[in-house]
Amino acid sequence: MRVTLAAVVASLAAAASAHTTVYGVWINGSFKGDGRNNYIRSPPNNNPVKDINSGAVACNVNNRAVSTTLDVKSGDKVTFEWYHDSRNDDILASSHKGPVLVYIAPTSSNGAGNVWVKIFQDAYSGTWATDRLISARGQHSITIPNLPAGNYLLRPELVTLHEADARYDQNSARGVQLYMSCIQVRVTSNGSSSLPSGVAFPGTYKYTDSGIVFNIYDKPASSYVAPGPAVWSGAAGGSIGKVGNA
Ligand SMILES: [Cu+2]
Repeated sequence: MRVTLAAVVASLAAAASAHTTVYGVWINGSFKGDGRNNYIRSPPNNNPVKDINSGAVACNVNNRAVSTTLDVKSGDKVTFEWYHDSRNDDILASSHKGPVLVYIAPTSSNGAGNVWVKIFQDAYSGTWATDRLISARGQHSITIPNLPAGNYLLRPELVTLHEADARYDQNSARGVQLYMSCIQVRVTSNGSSSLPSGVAFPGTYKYTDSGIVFNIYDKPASSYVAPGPAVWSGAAGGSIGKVGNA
């Protein structure tokens, strides 16, 4: 097939805007309503964070308290639902390959300092986590660990690698694309596994990290290792899968 320059330019333009963000949360299979700027510290649009040294890596570009906090208990299943331009659409361009991660931190930190603890990670297991997220209508879940009562920020994140063969600090037109949102929850049960100290955003992800600079067109996906720390031993699991109809 002969590919015209116009077609290439059009496909690049489409890829550039084919981003994603979180629409809302389900708790134990019950949808909690449109969470944007309500219980999600939503960014103004679905653009990725590309500068891994920017403060926006913690809770995206609009990190401020929002009016609602969702009550959860240890053992509850919390499901995050992503979308592209409108709810239950194509979720994310299929070019956007990479891991699905979830971190948690005390809300009192506002996301600053060595506070982020990884509680879920799924990168590649025969297929990319993001491909399975698209099939699951943008839905993936974690179980709330046995944490002390209090307020926490949940931070689901997609690390997409379609331009991650380059470093953003060397070529700002390319580089890894990070998509994250911080969601306000209040743990009402009083568990005994206190959250350990965590890692810092920014700071944890580096351009020397093969989870951040990785050529998916060249290297076997099975060799990819997601960035950031190991999943906390006190985490209670999670999965990528649809829990309900949007
Ligand atoms: Cu995109």
